[in-house]
Amino acid sequence: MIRLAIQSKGRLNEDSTALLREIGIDIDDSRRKFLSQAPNFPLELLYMRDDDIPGVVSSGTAALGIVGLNEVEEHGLPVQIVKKLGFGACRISLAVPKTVDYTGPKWFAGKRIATSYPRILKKWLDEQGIEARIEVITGSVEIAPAADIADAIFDIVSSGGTLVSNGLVEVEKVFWSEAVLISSGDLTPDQQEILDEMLFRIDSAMVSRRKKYILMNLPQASVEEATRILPAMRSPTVMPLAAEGWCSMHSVVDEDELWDKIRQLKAIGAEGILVLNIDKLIP
Ligand code: PRT
Ligand code: ZN
Repeated sequence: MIRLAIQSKGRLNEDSTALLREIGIDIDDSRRKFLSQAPNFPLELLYMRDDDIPGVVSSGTAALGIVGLNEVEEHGLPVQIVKKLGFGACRISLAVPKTVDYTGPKWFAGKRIATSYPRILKKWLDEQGIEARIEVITGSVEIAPAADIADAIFDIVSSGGTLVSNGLVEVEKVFWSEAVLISSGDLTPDQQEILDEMLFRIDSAMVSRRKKYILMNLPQASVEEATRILPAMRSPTVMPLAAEGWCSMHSVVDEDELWDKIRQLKAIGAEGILVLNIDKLIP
């Protein structure tokens, strides 16, 4: 059995539980408690505030956790980052009122900066050789300049919409974050085995997210050329069609390259191209 701490509610909760379901671990959200056990996998879930997750993992209360890298960095506790999970992407940035004539990092010297991330901010200020006053606020940091609590803010940004609607401009991007799987680094052999199985499934899920299954009808004469366009894992699958001189080709392509490949395949006579999502891909 291994215990995994995840956010009980908030921005990372849904994606964390979706990832667990995607790797075949059942979660009963309707009966969400402080602790709950997956019925089909040796995993116990501990639901808590994201701020507490680095602490429970570093103390070993939970062997694993899913939390934003920003929280890990801010707490500075000894946990291992096992895997970046590709969701919850954001950055922590300095922003100033749009009326400010911003001249560069030195502008912050002697200013008051409101933030919930004093440690990450202090590190950046030290690196820049700047002394400023850090005002620690939890929540609604973006209203601090208008309320004259601070001259600037250091806060999480994703789309940038919150800054714009508060009359602020992002001037320094300091820290990039996404959700990460963390570990106490002190697992029993049994727990390590469970983690390895989870990582194997997570890798398969993450690979399949970026891949598409593609199938098409192709003139027999174009097979060699199409194999060059679609290398696939070993080589594409080619099956004869009832129509003389035609075959069906199946392969897997990177989503990023999909439209470029389709253009090339059409140019060599591919027809009836079908693109499907992949549920799981085990390399
Ligand atoms: O209750 P609990 O303490 O668990 O939750 P919380 O309120 O502290 O955190 P929550 O749920 O807001 O965020 C959890 C994690 O999601 C953060 O620690 C980040 O790792 C990640 N994340 C990703 C974000 C955002 N994107 C984000 N946009 N966290 C917060 N925001 C907020 C930001 O604070 C600002 O108010 O969204 C606003 C900015 O968004 P844009 O899109 O307008 O720029
Ligand atoms: Zn929090």
